Amino acid sequence: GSRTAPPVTVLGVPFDLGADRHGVDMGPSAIRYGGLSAALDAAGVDYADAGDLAVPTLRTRADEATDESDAKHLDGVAEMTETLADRVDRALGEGTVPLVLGGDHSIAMGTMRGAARAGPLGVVWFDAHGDYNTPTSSPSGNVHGMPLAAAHGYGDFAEMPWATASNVVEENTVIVGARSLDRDEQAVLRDSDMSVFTMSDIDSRGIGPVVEEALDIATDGVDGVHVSLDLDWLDPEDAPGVGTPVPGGVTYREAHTAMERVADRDAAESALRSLDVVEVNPVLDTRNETGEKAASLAATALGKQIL
Ligand code: EXY
Ligand code: MN
Ligand code: MN
Ligand code: MN
Repeated sequence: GSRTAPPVTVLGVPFDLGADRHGVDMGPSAIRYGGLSAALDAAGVDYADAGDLAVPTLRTRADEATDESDAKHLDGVAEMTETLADRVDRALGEGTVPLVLGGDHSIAMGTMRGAARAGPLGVVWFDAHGDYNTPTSSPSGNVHGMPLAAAHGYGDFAEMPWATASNVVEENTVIVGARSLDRDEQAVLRDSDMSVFTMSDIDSRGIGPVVEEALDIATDGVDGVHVSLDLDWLDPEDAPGVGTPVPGGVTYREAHTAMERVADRDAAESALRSLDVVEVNPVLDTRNETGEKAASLAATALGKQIL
């Protein structure tokens, strides 16, 4: 079959203050250079590239610690979140689906905050990590390990209204492929109403059924879902260009299947409100392999059925 999908607005967010590794700010360039426009064309996606947002980066900041929090660069994260949320809000208001290119995963705070303004929002989080730390629980202080907790206003984030995404609830939040959870994250996720599918679930049930169930949960009672694709979800053999690689991840083929299921669900229910593709770091990559895969996976998630 065929369908008429809304056009896509591509937004680059060259932001690295949420991670400790220089280079992830070049993620948007790596994904574009990795063939994003050709992949979107081939997938039949109507899109406009709005360029990169102006955000603070490690290179443009003079000193390391400019705020008093246990979380690094929280003031810079706040500035990025505000800028991106407004831009995502505008893209949605224009009837487009924002495709947000990171940047480290803290940018999802801005995408979700903006996307949730349009109404209740489900979230599917494809990641090796839970990203559910708080400034108090974080072992690293890096905000890219916190965006999901921030969106929910969990823990310290209850006092940071700028960081939260209203309309994002635990019941519609699903993490897929987690294999590196800190002790506090494990406890919080176990006691919450969020759903977590581990690599073990994927190994025993297969990627297709797991993603179908994840989408069922995320879309239950809401009319839009945010999909957040962290390239470290993939095995480092397939996606070496990431700052926090964890062995034992999904194959490129499995990731592709997952994005096809996202596209199929969108074709059936117009489920996809926003998508971000994050953590691509070309400095750590092998001949931009990870940037190319990120481009292809994004196009697959947004693509039309061609047969
Ligand atoms: N859980 C660790 C931390 O909070 O420092 C590692 C987080 C890595 C986050 C990545 C990108 O998804
Ligand atoms: Mn720093
Ligand atoms: Mn992440
Ligand atoms: Mn991750």
